Amino acid sequence: MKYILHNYRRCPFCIRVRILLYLKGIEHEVVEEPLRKWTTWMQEWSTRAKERPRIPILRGIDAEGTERVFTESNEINRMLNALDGKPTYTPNVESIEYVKMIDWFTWCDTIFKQQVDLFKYGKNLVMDADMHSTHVHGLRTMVQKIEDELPSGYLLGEKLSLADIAIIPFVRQIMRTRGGEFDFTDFPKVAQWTQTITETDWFKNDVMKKYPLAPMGL
Ligand SMILES: N[C@@H](CCC(=O)N[C@@H](CS)C(=O)NCC(=O)O)C(=O)O
Repeated sequence: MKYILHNYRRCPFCIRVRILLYLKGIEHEVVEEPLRKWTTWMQEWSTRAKERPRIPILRGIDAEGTERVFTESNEINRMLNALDGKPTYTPNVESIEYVKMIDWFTWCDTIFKQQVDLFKYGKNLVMDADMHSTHVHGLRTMVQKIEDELPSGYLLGEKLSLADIAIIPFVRQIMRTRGGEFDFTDFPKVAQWTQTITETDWFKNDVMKKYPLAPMGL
């Protein structure tokens, strides 16, 4: 199977997928999308699928040339994780940890991400200076929740899972936003847990590798 990832380097959803592609050692090509202008492939896919173009998108093309298109970063990661080859980054489907993993996915994408956006951009993407301390407070409550859930190193226990891979890119975003003003002193486990991934050579050199922007006609 040949894999092509439609990507945007700084997008946390794309970072999720690139982490797993790296950890599973899955060869792939990267198409660095001109965000919101989109390559021709993205525009045509969006028309065909009647879906708004959003990255990441992973295309899997088999030996006969049949293409399958995967969307939604956590869904892409579950699919990639289920491919042959160890290690695995999901708990047993019938375990309570699996349910917890899905809960983390939902929490991250519906609650945590919104708060990160408020902290980063303000309400409705307009910087509202008078509300900023409220946004910081809200975000601190959420980072505290993560801190409390990290007694054994990772969110589901002692092993790295797709839950960690889903959330760490957003904590990285907090760390890099507004000159690093968010104070992690009270959240040492969250900081260390994030850096177990983001401070590695493989993350910096492989996951965060820079690709030239794809030509629009691709
Ligand atoms: N739930 C999606 C979210 C993907 C998403 O929102 N991607 C952003 C980039 S960070 C995007 O493509 N935005 C373009 C747009 O919304 O027009 C996932 O997990 O893959």
